[in-house]
Amino acid sequence: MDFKNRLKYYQNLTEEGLRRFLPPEDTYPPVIHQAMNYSLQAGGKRLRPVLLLAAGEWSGLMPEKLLPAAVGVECLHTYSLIHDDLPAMDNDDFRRGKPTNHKVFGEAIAILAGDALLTKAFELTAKTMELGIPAERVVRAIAELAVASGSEGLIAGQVVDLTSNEKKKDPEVLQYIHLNKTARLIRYSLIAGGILAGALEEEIEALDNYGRHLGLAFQMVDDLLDVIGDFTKIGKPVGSDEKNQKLTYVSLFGIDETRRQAEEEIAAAQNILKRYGERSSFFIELAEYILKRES
Ligand code: GRG
Repeated sequence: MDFKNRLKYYQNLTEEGLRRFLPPEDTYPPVIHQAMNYSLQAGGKRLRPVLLLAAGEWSGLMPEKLLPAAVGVECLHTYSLIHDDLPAMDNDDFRRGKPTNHKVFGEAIAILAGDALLTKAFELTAKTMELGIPAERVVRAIAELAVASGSEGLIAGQVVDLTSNEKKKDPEVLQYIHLNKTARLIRYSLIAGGILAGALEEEIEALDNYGRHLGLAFQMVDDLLDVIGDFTKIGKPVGSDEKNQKLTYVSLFGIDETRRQAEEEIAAAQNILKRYGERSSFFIELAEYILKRES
């Protein structure tokens, strides 16, 4: 299968998993399941589940066996987006061109939908045991998910982001924020695929390092896309609100240097997995795809 078809295959599998593993919208009480589903179906790229499924296959396991864990990481990612958009945090009205969860369902339900998606992520990761994944691997993946999403991971990145001062223009703070807000869940997705599939420790470490570089490049490209004019993403022209006072790669280094650093991170990511030969071809092409992505 070529790269584009394989990407589509993992994405379609994720869509199928979302339909299978999330409660139908009419499940009592319907409003919470509608709110969860609203954000899950708002047009995400499914990058994290794709990485988890691909890392599992890279480690020798058929993707279907890891589907609940892949859907789980998409649930966790979606929770972080819903909570990030709340008035108490980034106060965003639009995400992916659609009204944010709290704009449609109100703040209380949006908070609860995020909470429910966060806990669903752990339930679904545990569910891989029903598909024959050994308990010790599942427990290790669950522990990795807890650390990656906790106060020394995703939440740490969010706290430093919320409390940092753009005027200080500190590259170390910027790096810290994105290693935790963005790269952390990308790294988790890759190592979870490896852990659950029984990869060697050295392979899990390689997946982790690949994810670190890929995650940073992903964020740099995200910052570039924001200034180059992905208007639909925030619903209004870039530069028209206070959010753009935030510290970003572009505000710190400018467009050309950010682009150069993103290319460097992508090359570093590719080098880590290249030594495993042909079996890494999907990850090599995925890195290139992330560099060239337009949304
Ligand atoms: C725990 C509330 C809370 C937040 C944690 C992850 C996070 C911090 C906040 C989410 C907002 C954000 C901009 C995170 C940076 C990572 C990032 C670029 C997210 C967007 O990911 P994509 O482009 O989203 O994969 P789609 O829409 O494709 O799923």
